[in-house]
This record gives sequence, structure tokens and C-alpha cells, in this order.
Amino acid sequence: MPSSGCACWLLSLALLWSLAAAKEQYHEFVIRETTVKRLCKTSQTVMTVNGQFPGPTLEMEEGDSVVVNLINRGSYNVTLHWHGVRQMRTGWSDGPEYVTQCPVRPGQSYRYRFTVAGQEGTLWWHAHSSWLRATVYGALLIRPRHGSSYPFDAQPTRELDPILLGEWWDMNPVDVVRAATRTGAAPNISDALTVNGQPGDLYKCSSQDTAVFPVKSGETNLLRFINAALNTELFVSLAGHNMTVVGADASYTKPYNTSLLLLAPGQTTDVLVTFDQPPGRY
Ligand SMILES: *[C@@H]1O[C@H](CO)[C@@H](O)[C@H](O)[C@H]1NC(C)=O
Ligand SMILES: *[C@@H]1O[C@H](CO)[C@@H](O)[C@H](O)[C@H]1NC(C)=O
Ligand SMILES: *[C@@H]1O[C@H](CO)[C@@H](O)[C@H](O)[C@H]1NC(C)=O
Ligand SMILES: *[C@@H]1O[C@H](CO)[C@@H](O)[C@H](O)[C@H]1NC(C)=O
Ligand SMILES: [Cu+2]
Repeated sequence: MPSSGCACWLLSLALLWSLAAAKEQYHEFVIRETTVKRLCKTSQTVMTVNGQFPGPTLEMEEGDSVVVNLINRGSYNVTLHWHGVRQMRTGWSDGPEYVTQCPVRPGQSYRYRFTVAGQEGTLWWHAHSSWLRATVYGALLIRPRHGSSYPFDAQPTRELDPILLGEWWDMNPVDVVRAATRTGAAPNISDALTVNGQPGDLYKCSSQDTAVFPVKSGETNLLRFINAALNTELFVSLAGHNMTVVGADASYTKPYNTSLLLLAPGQTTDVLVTFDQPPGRY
């Protein structure tokens, strides 16, 4: 019958269209030892993804799929967790070691594959073995699908790079937690709080490498804060400026104005800020 043939044709067109609209991206995340210098130490070896600290940012649109091939060239067992991703029907990609998978041994690899659906905003990923997450972490940004926009009134003119707040230890973080487990004492607190892997300019030997986010006066910016610290609740404020909170943990919020954010470890908050106050450095 010509009519049913036509409906079928339309249906398969719609199917093709939806397949084309949702994209799949592929990444290789190679865990390896990397030498970095922080806090006056000449060098320290830490685990990173692809030699980057913090690790690479995943940028997706709602509905997209991602494949991350984890290759462990480091010296520890490791897994990766996609913090906050709902993992509908993809539980084997969630990542906590000994919960949804065996740890990936040095020299081995593991393929994570998942789709982000019904979530928009800021999430992040991190190692989920021992304290490797002290240096093995990065942002995961989910933007509205192509053709749709943010549900808040003021559309940002610019999006700043994600702002990852973290902790730095002068020791190997795996040794810090091992010592604590052995002795039963609380683990040593970190030696510095960091923004995108860099201690603030008030720490010794750190003013040269502070994270800098250039902004234009009067423009509305979208800022994404991520608390990637292991154990520390963090307060955030911007000198002279209020922020409009528009999202948290990849959900939109009813917008509200505040001068202060509180983020517990693992939480994220998206804010709009119009930088228009002196002195021009915050
Ligand atoms: C590393 O992971 C394997 C399983 O993948 C496990 O058998 C082994 O005990 C782990 N090694 C350490 C040091 O935790
Ligand atoms: C913990 O801190 C103490 C005092 O600063 C230091 O002597 C010790 O080496 C640290 N231990 C670990 C495992 O980080
Ligand atoms: C920030 O908000 C507070 C409280 O509403 C207000 O008093 C202050 O003037 C605001 N600051 C700026 C720079 O808009
Ligand atoms: C937040 O502050 C801005 C600038 O003062 C104002 O235009 C906006 O209406 C405020 N938003 C809310 C939700 O109070
Ligand atoms: Cu997490």
C-alpha cells in the first residue's frame, strides 16, 4: 500500500535524523606519570591523564555519547568515574573500583561508553582508586543540544574555562592515604588549595603560575565552578561582584543572586557574572 510505505519512509527519515543529531565522540585517556613543580619543590611526579593537570575537559551536547578508552601506563591500578552522569543502562561505565568493575592494572586498558541524556550543565570526572583523584580529574560540560539555548534570561556573551578547585599535597597522595590507613590517624591535610591545578598567588613560589581568566568589562560571563578537592568544603566569592546562580550539578536552578558560594567536594555550581567593578583583578 502506498500510504503505509510513505509512513514507513517518514519514520526511517525521523530515525536517521535522530541518529545524526546525537553525536558520539572518542577520546584516549592515557594515565601516566608526569613531572610538575608546585610550592617551591623543584619537581614531583604525579599521575595525570595525557600529561595534563587538570586533565582534559570533555565538552558534549545533551544527547551525545562518549567513548573514553582508558590506557593505564601508570604504576597504580586505576578506574575513572564520571561524576554525576546518570549512566542509564551503562552501569559498567560508572567506574568505582570493585563496585562496577575491576581496577585497570598498569599496562591494561578499559573502554567507557555512555550517553548524557536529560542532564545539562557542569559535571566532572575523576579517578576512583585510592587517592589518585588528587591529580586525575577534569571537567565534563554538557551544553544544550544544537539549536536550543540556556533556559535563563541573560544569555552569556562568553563562557570562561571551567574553574576546578582542588587540593595539592607535597607528598604522593597515595602515600598520604596509605600512611593514614596504616596508623589509623586522619590523613595529612593538603599543602595548598588550587585553582586549575595552581596554588593561589599567596602560596610560596606560586604567583607566577596562578590561573588567569581574562574577562571584558560589562560582558555577561558563564562561570562553572567544580569542587574537585578530596575532603574540603570550599567557599567562593569574587571581589566586588555578585553572582547569579543558574545551575548546580548539571541541573538548572531558579536563578538567585549571591556574593558567596559553598561547594562540598564533588559539587558544581554555574553562575552568571557581569564584571563591571574596579579594580579589574579579582
Ligand atoms: C589491581 O587490580 C587487580 C584486579 O584488576 C587486583 O587483582 C589487584 O589486587 C590490584 N592490585 C592492587 C595493588 O590493588
Ligand atoms: C604528614 O605531615 C607530617 C608533618 O608535616 C610529616 O612529617 C609527614 O611526613 C607527613 N606524612 C605523610 C604520609 O604525608
Ligand atoms: C551585591 O548584593 C548585595 C546584597 O543584595 C548589594 O548590597 C550589593 O550592592 C551588590 N553588589 C554589587 C556590586 O552589585
Ligand atoms: C540579580 O542581580 C541583577 C543585577 O543587579 C539583577 O538584574 C537581577 O534581576 C537579579 N536577579 C535576581 C534573580 O534577583
Ligand atoms: Cu565523584
